[in-house]
Amino acid sequence: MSAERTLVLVKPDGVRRGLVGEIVSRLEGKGLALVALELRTLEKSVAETHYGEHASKPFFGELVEFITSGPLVALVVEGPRAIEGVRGLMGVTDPVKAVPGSIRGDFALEIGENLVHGSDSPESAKREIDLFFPGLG
Ligand code: DAT
Ligand code: MG
Repeated sequence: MSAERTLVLVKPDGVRRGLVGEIVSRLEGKGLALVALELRTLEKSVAETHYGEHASKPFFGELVEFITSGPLVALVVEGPRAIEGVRGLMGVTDPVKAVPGSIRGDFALEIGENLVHGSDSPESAKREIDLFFPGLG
């Protein structure tokens, strides 16, 4: 299967807690190639666009506040079935339910501070990569 790209974010909690190296190491260990990597603090408008699908949810305001609360690390990684592969490394959204061995399962407890983002479909991956790194999606 041809290589696929996906957007990964080490969210501000991951940067604050010093887990960037650990998380990038897991991506590299899995065999994913780094295509782009940048430390960046998001503008509110970029955060709202990135999480646009959740605009009507009750947690949207908190989510945007959290994701703009400090620098995050945005990455594009590439590999066969990269989207599904990253989602597996991350674990499910609620870190208490995420299996041990996954990033969220090993390092997080709260749904609002779950350390990582990974695109959930080829369409989202293209949209999200082009938002962060225009032309790479
Ligand atoms: P994921 O990040 O696993 O793709 P999602 O797209 O459903 O999950 O939600 C995006 C983020 O929003 C998620 O990482 C954390 C936050 N979130 C989701 N559901 C939530 C909830 N019920 N309460 C608070 N925050 C929530
Ligand atoms: Mg999502």
